Amino acid sequence: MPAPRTILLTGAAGGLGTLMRSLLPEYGYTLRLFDARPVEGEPGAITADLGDKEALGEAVRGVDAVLHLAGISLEAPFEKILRSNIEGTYNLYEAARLAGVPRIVFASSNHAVGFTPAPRAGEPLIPVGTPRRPDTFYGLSKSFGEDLAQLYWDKHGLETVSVRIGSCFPEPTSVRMLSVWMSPADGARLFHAALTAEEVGHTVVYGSSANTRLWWDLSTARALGYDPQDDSEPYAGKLIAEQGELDPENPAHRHLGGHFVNDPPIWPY
Ligand code: NAI
Ligand code: 15L
Repeated sequence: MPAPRTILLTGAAGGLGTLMRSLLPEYGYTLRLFDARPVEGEPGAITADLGDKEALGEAVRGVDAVLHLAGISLEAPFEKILRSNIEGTYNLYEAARLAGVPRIVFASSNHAVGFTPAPRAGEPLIPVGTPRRPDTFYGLSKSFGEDLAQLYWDKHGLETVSVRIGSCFPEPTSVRMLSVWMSPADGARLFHAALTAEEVGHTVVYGSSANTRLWWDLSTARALGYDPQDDSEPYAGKLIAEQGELDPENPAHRHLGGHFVNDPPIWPY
């Protein structure tokens, strides 16, 4: 596949979309922006819902790839998740297939495997092939997205890299995040690798920095050419002093998905 240049960025108004709008142009991409909410300072952005098939058809026309970040990013009633994350992602894949877009990078989540016990010291890292164990309807929708991506590769030859993102924020803010944090700069490195690697078929990767306390196996991400440069460890002293070490008796501490397993944050809209 020739190196993609024009990328449709869905979810451009969100936290990760905003970070990627500032970081990805350095890699030479031209971004076409899409979100249900207006994108501040970007009058050319497409303001439309993933339920709007006509708008999606326009949005994907002529792009080299899609970075699909749009969707409900926390827990919500099933009906809302169904509309935005399940039907919305299906609508995007159909639009991409009809327009001949060759590749999608899909923002999956660690919550597709959130009920997986976190490895203790000395135990092996969690592989991408671990059985999916969603911790919420939200995680279930990411599990669906990964299966949809596999179907569109097997049936239609549309490639996807599904990135099970850990926590991509400017800094880690909890002891759990020391294990799952992805710095924004590493996020841009990983998305760039996923957009440009040769012949990915449908590849599933975990998305995090090279954290000292890493819980999962980054080898499929590294095989795409991803070379993470950051590590959460410099934040460990302060966070552990404030919050204490993880307690293996606490369900929110002993699963990959953290507090999503028992007290998930709720989508506010
Ligand atoms: P966010 O909630 O800040 O942004 C999501 C964006 O999607 C919002 O701007 C929202 O308006 C848009 N959106 C939601 N439903 C839509 C619809 N039906 N049609 C069009 N636009 C819609 O979330 P964030 O943190 O930026 O995450 C981006 C993506 O990455 C999400 O898919 C999320 O599930 C995934 N992810 C993010 C992680 C993180 O650490 N930030 C971790 C794991 C996954
Ligand atoms: C996610 O999937 C969420 O979208 C994000 O807001 C964080 O909560 C992240 O997971 C996490 O697990 O920290």
